[in-house]
Amino acid sequence: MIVTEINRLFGLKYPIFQGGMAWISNGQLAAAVSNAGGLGVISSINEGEEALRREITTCRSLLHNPDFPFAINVMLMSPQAQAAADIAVEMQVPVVITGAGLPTPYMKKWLAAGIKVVPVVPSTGIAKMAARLGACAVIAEGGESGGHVGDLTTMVLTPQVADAVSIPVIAAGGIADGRGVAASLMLGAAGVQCGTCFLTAKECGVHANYKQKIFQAKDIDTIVTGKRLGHPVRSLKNAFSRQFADMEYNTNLSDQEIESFGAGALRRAALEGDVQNGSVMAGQCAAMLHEEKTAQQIIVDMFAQAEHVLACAGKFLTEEESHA
Ligand code: TUI
Repeated sequence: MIVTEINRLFGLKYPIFQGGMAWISNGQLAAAVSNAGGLGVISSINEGEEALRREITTCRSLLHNPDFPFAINVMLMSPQAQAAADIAVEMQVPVVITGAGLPTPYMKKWLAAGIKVVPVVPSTGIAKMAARLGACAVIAEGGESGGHVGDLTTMVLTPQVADAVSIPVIAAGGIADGRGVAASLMLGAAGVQCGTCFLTAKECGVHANYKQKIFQAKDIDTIVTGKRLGHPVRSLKNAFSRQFADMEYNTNLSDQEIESFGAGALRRAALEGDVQNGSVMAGQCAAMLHEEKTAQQIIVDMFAQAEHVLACAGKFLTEEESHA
C-alpha cells in the first residue's frame, strides 16, 4: 500500500484526486472515484447553480459510504464562482478545490464551515499565499495538464512547491500511470491529481467521440492556445484549436473576436461530441491512455504499478563504487 499524509488528511484509501473538469466532472464520476478510494471532484462550471446542487446530491446518493469524502472544484475566473462558493457551505461539501486564481474572498467562510480547501497552484509564490490563507494542501499543477495551464512543468514545479510550503503537495499534470505516481512521490508530492485519465473512465459521461479522440492521440497532439488572452488552455489539435491559434497570431483581430470564437467550445466537444469544431481539452498524457476502464480499475492499476516501480527502485543503488 502507498500511504501518505494525504490518505490521513482526507480519509482516502489511495492518495489520488480526480481533476475537476468543466462540463465533464459530474456527481456520477466523482462518486465512482470516491467509491474506489480516491477523492472524486465535481466541477462547478457546468450548467449553473441548480445543476451543481443536483450533482452534489447525485454524488452523495451514489456513495457506498456517506463518510467517503468528495469535493467540488471552484474555477475562480468563472462568473459562477461566488454561487459555487456559497453552495459548498450550504450543502456542507467536505472539500473545495480551487483553480485559476487565489480563493482569498471565500477562505474565511469555507474554513468557518469546516471545509478543507485545496488550491491549484502554478508557482511557489501562489503556493505560499495559499498556505498563508489556510489551505490544508496544494495541488502543484504543471503545464502538461489539460485545460487552463501555468508555465512550469510538473517536474520542476512539484519539488519547488514542496520546498516552499509545509503543507502536503499533490502533483498534477502528465500523470497517467504508476510511474507518474512514483515519480511524483520522489519529487516531494504526497499524492497526485489526474484529469485526463479519469476523463476516459467508464463512469465519465463525456461524449464517446471525446474519449475516442483521446485514445487516438499521439504524444505531440496537444497545443496550448489563449496565451494572448491571458488564459492559456491545452487541448488536442483539431480544426478548432488550429483556427484559434491562427486567430491569435492575427493582429487584425481583437481579443474580443477571439474570445467569442472560443465561447462554448468545450461544451460543444464534451456534450455534443463535435471533436473537430469544439475544444477537446486534454493533457499531454492523452497518448498514454488506450482503453476505457472503470475508475476503480484505473486507480488499482496505477497504484499496483507505482508500488512495483518503487519496490524495484533499490536496483539503482549499489554498495560498491562501480566506476574506476
Ligand atoms: O483551472 C484549471 N483548469 C481548467 S479551468 C477550465 S474551464 C475553461 N474554459 C474555457 C476557457 C478556459 C478555461 C479548464 N481547465 N486548472 C487549475 C489551474 N489553476 N491551473 C492554473 C491555475 C492557476 C493560475 C493562476 C491558479 C492560481 C493562479 O493564480 C494567479 C493569480 O494571479 O491569481
